[in-house]
This record gives sequence, C-alpha cells and structure tokens, in this order.
Amino acid sequence: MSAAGDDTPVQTLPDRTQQPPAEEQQGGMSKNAAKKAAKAAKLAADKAEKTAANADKGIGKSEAKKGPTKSSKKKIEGAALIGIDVAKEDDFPTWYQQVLTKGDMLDYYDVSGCFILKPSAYFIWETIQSYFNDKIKKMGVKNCSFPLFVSEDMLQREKDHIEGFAPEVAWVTHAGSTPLERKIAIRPTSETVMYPYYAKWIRSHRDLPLRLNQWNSVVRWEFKNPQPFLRTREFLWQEGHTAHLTEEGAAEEVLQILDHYANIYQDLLAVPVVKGRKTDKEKFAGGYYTTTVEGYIPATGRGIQGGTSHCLGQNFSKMFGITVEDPAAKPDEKRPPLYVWQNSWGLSTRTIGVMVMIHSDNKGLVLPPRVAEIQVVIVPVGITAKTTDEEREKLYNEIRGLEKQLADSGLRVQSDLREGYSPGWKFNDWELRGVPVRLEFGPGESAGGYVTAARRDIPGKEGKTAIPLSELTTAIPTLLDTIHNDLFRRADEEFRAHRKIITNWDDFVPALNDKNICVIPHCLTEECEDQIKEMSARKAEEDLGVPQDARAPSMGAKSLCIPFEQPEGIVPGVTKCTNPHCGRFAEKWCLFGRSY
Ligand code: 87F
Repeated sequence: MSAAGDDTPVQTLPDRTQQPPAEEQQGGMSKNAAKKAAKAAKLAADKAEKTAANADKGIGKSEAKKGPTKSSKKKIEGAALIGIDVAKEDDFPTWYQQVLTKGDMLDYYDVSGCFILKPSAYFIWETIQSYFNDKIKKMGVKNCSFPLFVSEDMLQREKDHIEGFAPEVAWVTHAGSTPLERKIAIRPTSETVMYPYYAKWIRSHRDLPLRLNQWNSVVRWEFKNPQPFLRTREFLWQEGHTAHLTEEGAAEEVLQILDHYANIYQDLLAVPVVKGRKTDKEKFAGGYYTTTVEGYIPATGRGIQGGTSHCLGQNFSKMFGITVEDPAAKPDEKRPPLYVWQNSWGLSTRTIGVMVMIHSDNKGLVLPPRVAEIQVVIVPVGITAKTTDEEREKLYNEIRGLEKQLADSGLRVQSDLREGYSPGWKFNDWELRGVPVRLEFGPGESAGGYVTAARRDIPGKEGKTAIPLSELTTAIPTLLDTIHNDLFRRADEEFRAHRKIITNWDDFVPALNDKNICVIPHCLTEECEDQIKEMSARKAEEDLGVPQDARAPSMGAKSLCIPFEQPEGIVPGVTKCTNPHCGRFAEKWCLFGRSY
C-alpha cells in the first residue's frame, strides 16, 4: 500500500519467511493445517487492509478518501502474506515459528534442534542477565567459567542419576579423522565439571559458602520434536552451584533464587508463574528437593517448567568428597569431617519462548516493554505527494528532536525515517517485531503540539492516545509501565481462570481437555502419579477403559508442582487422593497438567 502515491516502489517486507527444515515443522504441516493457513492468510490480508487503511487516515484527507486503488490493494495482500499467515488459535506451532522468524528474533539452523538467537532475542537474554547478575551478586554469588567438556570418568561419578539422562549426552570421539583415546562428553549441566574443583578448593568452613554461577550453553541431544527456546539441543542458561555449611543456609538460598526467578517472569517478562516444590517423582533425581516456577501456555492449555532451584543436600558432596572440618570441634578434638550442603539452580532462554507464546498475537510479536530492545518507534505520517522537501525535512527534524528527548530520558527509541515505505507498511513491520509503542507524528500532530501513541498490545483505535509534547517524557514511561502491568494482568487472569480446583476424578480429564491445569488433593506418591498420567492419556480408553474426549491430546498429565500457596480444605487422614484407584489419603494440593 502506498501512502506516498502510486509511484512508490513496490514494497516487500524483508524476507524473514524461511521455513524450518521439514523435520522441524512441529508435526509437519498437514493438509488440514495448510487449509487453515490459507483461511488465516485471507483473514490476515483483510485485517492488514484495514490496518493500512486506518494508518492512512492520518495521511491527508484527499488520500484517505480515495481509499486503496486497485494496484495498491494488490500490494496490501502481498504484504499480508509476508506477515503472520496462520492464526494462533488455528495452528499454534506454525504461528509460533512464524512469529519468531518474521518478528526477527530467531532463525533456524542446519543442525536440527539448534537455533540462532538474533539481536532482539539476545537483548532479552541480556536484560535477564543483567537483572539476575545484580540480584545474585548482592547475595555474594560470583560468575565464573568452566570448560565445555567433561571426561567420561567425572561424568560417571554421578552414574546413579545420570543413567536416565545418558541418551542425551553428546560425545566428542574424533579430532579430525583421528579417534580420541578417550571420548569426551559435552556438558549437559556442570555438576560433574565443577564439583571435583569444589572438593579441591573447599578446605575449611571459612571457605563457605562458596557460590559460583556460570552463564553458558549446555548440550542435551534430545530426540523429541525440537521447539525454538523450549526444547533445543543447545541452549543458553545460567547455572548456579553453591556449597554451604548447614542445611538452613542452603535452604534459605534455594528460596531466594526461586524468588528471583519468579520476579524475572513477573517483572521483566510480564508472565505469571506459580511457585512450588516438585514431587519426588519430578524432582532432580540427584538432589534432595527441587523447587520450581511453573508457567501456563493458554493456547495449548499446557503447563511449563520455568526454572528450578534445587537443594542437592549432601548427595554430591558425598560423591565428590567435598568436606570441611567441623567448626564446632574443640582444638585437639577429632571429629569426622562434615559433608557440605549444596544447591544448584538454573534458568534458561526457555523464558523467552514462554513470553512469546503468552503475549504475541496474530500480528506478530508483542514484547513486554522492559525487555524490548526498541520500546518506542516514531513513524512520520501524513506525507503526501504535495509535501515539499522543506516541509518533510522540517517534520523529520522535529522527529529527530523527539527521538533525542526520549533517548535522553532513558528510553530505547528509534525513529523510522526510511524512504520508500508507506506509514502502513512501517506500522505492520514494527507490529511484527513487537515494539510496545508506536508514535505517529505528522503535520497535524506538529501543528497541534502532540504525538499520537499507539499501543502494540491493544490493536486499533482503542489503543491510541494523543500525548501533548510537553508531557512526552513523563507520559511515555508511564504508558510503558501501564502496558507491562496490563500484559501481566491479562496473562495472570487467564492463568487463574485455567487453574481449576478439582476434587472429583470425573472432572479431571474434561478439565484438562478444556485447556486447564488442575489443582487436586494428592497423596504425592510416584505410583499414583504414574497412574494419573496413564489414565489421562488418550490411550487410556483402549487400555484402561477410562472414557476419553475425542479432543483429548495423547499426552497424559504430570504433576507440575506442589504450590507453596495451598488452598484450604485438605484434612489429614480424611481427605482422599483424587485418583479413585489410589485409595491413599491426600497429603497436599498438587498442580497437575499436560506440560512441555
Ligand atoms: C541431561 C543429561 C545429563 C538434566 C540432563 O536443573 C545430565 C542431566 O543432570 C542432568 N538433564 N539434568 C539435571 C540438571 C540439574 C541442575 N543442574 C544445574 C539444574 C539447574 C542447574
């Protein structure tokens, strides 16, 4: 669509439309999905036409009245096809992939399961890094870097619990064509890399607590369907590993870290999470207990683990011989050495995937303002064929002034003075990239001493306000905070509405099929969890005679966590576990759901 007249060059959005390799298309694109895509493409084209038409309203009455000409209409449809062409509600996996690639966050790579994080995604990670670094440094944690490789010997030290993980460990076996004498593992996590050195470095209780963190990448060669950010063979994370003299010292830290994780989700990404403890079945097998933040993806109705903070107890210190002399021993008194108490905690770039899945829409990314690389974009509007070079230069200079004013007040702002693109095209482009606020500035605004602000999270007129230029540097930060709070509130309301308290088994599977996750009275035994998983999977109908809804996904429900915030109502020794085949008493309310 050309606002500047029909002589504007044909505009195509940058080609960020590359499809993932066939094997990475979640489930591949079925015929049905293709049909849906075509339908959605038509919808999107219609929508884009409206958007572009709206955008043009500020351009000059004569232009707006004319409406799109035949040739400009063609261009709108072309542009829309380059935008998101499937609806979130119709084909979520394809939508997700498109939002990320067309929003310029991520690209696919020619090694399956590996992805490129482009600058706008990496900016989010850097923001998380800087927030979390600040918090952990105040706790006395120091950053460091350990090698990428683990010897087979060290990895095997952990063999009891590594067994389950073994299929995912990637090995280096050759240098060029020469076989290595001993194969070397690539770290899937760094316990076995770091703890031999903890044993060496920790000599006395005065060396405690030892608190180290790494920002690194790890490799887990998963065979399940890869999903950008959520399940990738290499991913970025931080892993913290600490050693304490006492259980209490370790326990306190576990919860402090969990709070930081919850705050990263809530305060940076505008994503609500539930804090809780993992059941014995779901905890880290090598540890003592695991705490977790659990999120929820409304589009699929699935829970997602957002980050874990483990108390490892003394398991690893016993395996690796990490001991100190008992500080309570009197001078010549011989006491047995004390095994240190350890924690480990990790948060990964999965955070970014969760954020995208929750907030983004059929126009593309919706970035929460605190992590958006560009928070505000200023787009000139109302330039017509009649506008003189001087008039345009005057408008551009005013825009440069606004940009500087906002940048000086600490905002991340960019003006879009690209020639040859219409305002409507630019609007679509910035919407695709998720920029939280667009400021429109044209001759009308200039004369009236205001800017028109459009919120990315509220489409159309409803999200537009006029802001007097005199209030710009106070109003925009306020607007960004409002956007953050609204994004969080909407996601939180949705999460709460889909967290059902269920006490009757008959309501459990139907609730899951309605995209809920369920809080149920539970006995907390592993055996019962296994049963629940089986009974809530689609195959349960054939195998167990448990009737299933035709919409039931094949996946069964797992326990997500035992929420710290427990509803009322469980009477010890009276309340029964919700699984009718269990027969035990309930211990706690436990959150169950289909999950990632
Ligand atoms: C995959 C292969 C080998 C998870 C694995 O959660 C080993 C493992 O130990 C493995 N996948 N884990 C558990 C990781 C535990 C823990 N490590 C530090 C964390 C957070 C940070």
